[in-house]
Amino acid sequence: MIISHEDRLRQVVWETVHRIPAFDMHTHIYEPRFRDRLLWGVDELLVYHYLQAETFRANPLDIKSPYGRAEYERFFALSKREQAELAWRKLFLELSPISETARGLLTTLGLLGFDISTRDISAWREALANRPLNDHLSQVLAIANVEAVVMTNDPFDDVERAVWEQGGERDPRFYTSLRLDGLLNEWKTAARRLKGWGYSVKSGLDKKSAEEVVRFLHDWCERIQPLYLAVSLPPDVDLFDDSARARLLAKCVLPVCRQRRLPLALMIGVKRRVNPELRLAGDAVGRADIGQIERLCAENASVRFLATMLSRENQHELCVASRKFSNLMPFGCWWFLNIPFAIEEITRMRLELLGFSFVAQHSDARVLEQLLYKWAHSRWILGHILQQKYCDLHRTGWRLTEAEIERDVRAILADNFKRFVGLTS
Ligand code: FIX
Ligand code: ZN
Repeated sequence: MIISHEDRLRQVVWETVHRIPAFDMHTHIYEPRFRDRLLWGVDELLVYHYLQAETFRANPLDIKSPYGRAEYERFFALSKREQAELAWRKLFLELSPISETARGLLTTLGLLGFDISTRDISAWREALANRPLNDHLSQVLAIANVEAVVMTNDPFDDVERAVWEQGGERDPRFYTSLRLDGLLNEWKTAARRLKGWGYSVKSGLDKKSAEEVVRFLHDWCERIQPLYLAVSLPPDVDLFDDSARARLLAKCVLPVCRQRRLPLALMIGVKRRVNPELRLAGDAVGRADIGQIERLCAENASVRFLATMLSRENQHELCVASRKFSNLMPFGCWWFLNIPFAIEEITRMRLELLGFSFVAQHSDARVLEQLLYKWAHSRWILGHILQQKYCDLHRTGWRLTEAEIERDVRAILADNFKRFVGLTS
């Protein structure tokens, strides 16, 4: 039905952005059969590494001395409950929870039906802990309006590998990705482990070793049926030098992508462990060279590349590179960019340079309930941006139908990704 007035147009856009299910293409949550790998509940939400970085800025131990190894270890020696209580006191009670992650925790608990004005974190913890996990999982996916999530599956994670090796029924709402950081970024360790698993590899990566790495990749693709292969890379990465990483990429990973018609997801710009004492919260960001992605796309036209970059400064370059290569699909507002200010800027830039040919968002959720706030906050921002962009279009005299708006929104929330990985034609 044609939409003839801007007020109606805004209403249809807002409703469509909230009604269309998202396909969450990158998360760190797991099917329940992975047991402790699936994090959920109030304490997990409060000790999330995004919040922990902020907790440490608020002097959780109330000490005068600076935080050295001893102080970090004193904090991490506390129980999860004690760490969570400190985060709650420091980030929610002693100062207002204005940061995106702190506000996100409150959005999450509010969407689960709790009265946030009571600030009764103990009652919320108790209520969540008593929920049967599978019911809770279904409710979270339904409220977040997420049709499916893609896990980050790491063959070098002993706990996860054991679950895959014992087999078991898959949950159709959980898809897989094969994460290659352990292989590409820690080759010496990986070579030793592959040898232990029966792959005759040498760290020098001779021809036989490369063939064995290809066999390892095929074995894992057969085992977990990934939608894509993925790797995170530092900002100063050189994918074309004589490093083990570059040779593994050229001789092993890209050939497997071609043979299995699997995309490779590049997540570039993370500086791991700049403060190792912060553990998972210790990573930082650096501006990368977009030329690495441009050269990969140009030299591997038959391979599809998903790409997200961690530095704000790389976003415009990534949009322009995506205009040059149809085998390049930019996705999400990753990590330190998953904040309203950056989501707004990046999404506008992508719409204005790429139309609807990108993947708007992924949650990167590590704790199950985070799906709620990460998608609610992104939909709110996307809704406002699209209302304005469609009104701009309307003012040219172009007239839209509700079905066309649904088609466009579905593209950037789900269909572009599903088509790019071959889930739908
Ligand atoms: O490399 C990644 O998948 C990153 O998303 C994680 O390492 C990071 O800890 C994270 O969860 C960010 O949101
Ligand atoms: Zn991630």
